[in-house]
Amino acid sequence: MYQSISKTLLGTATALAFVASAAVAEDWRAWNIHNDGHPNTAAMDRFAELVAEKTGGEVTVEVFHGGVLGTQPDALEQVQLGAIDIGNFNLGPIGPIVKEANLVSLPFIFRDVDHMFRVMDGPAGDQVAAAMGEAGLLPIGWFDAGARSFYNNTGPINSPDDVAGMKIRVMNNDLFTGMVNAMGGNGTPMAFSEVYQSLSTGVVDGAENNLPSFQSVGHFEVAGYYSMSEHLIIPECICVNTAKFGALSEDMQAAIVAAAEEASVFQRELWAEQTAASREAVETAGVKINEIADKGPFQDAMAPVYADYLAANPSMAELVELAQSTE
Ligand code: GTR
Repeated sequence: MYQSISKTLLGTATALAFVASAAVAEDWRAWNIHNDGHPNTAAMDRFAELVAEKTGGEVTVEVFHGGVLGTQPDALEQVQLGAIDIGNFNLGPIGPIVKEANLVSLPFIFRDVDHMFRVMDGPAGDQVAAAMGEAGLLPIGWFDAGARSFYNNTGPINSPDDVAGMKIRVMNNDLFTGMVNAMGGNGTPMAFSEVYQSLSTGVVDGAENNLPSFQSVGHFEVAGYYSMSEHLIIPECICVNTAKFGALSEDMQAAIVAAAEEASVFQRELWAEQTAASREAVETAGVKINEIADKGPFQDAMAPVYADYLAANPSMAELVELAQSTE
């Protein structure tokens, strides 16, 4: 199932490197937004171990968990600049930086998680990855982030009309604000670390995320209704500063890519287990989870979001079609 990062992509990284390769020890700092207990934290720790092992200690990675190195948009900028070397990022907040990355942030673009991975492992994914690499954020592994659904404190959401009038926290990307607004709600971008308090004080009425993140940061304690809208299926990456990666010898690059691929396989296994476990845990804690019988009205409500997006980004039409027509 898991395909390796294409040779073309590694070629791009090497071509973009400004420094000739040399066998100097590299100590990398890695950003991770999650805390202990989240699959991505375990996967990033495993990645660091694998890098040390496979590079014979020539490259080491120190992972800073819990977003202590900054918010996601700030950390992305830092990786582009090389102030942070590497991290586990959601592609949602990468869209405002890399136009092609927004492909995956279009609501309902993918039929399910498997479809998303087929697209990412194919030519559309290669284009997204190449554009990210050119922007300084080279993806060397893809993580599963499941599907994001709405949660709130008022009642179950079954149709876009139930979202109308609600202030919903979204990640930093105009597509997500537009998505909530198209349902008559008020999409409110906010840092992940502020969501718990905003939910508990009523600054927002709801938010949206996958089940493992909903559980791991305690949002389920302050939002008792989780509705399976599954409107966004956004992959995550291990993304490294392109120039730093390109400056390594080919052997070191191959070792790091192998570490990222192994860590990604591990993450995807953990993800599947954790999604089931989180569902059970939040239900036991009293959260009401509802399936949505007909997602058609949510998809229909996205027509203006797609129309506005393609009008503003006509060059993305081909990539959108390529993704949609991928079997
Ligand atoms: C999580 C994701 C994080 C962050 C967060 C958010 O699911 O893993 O990278 O994007 O959602 O909602 O900000």
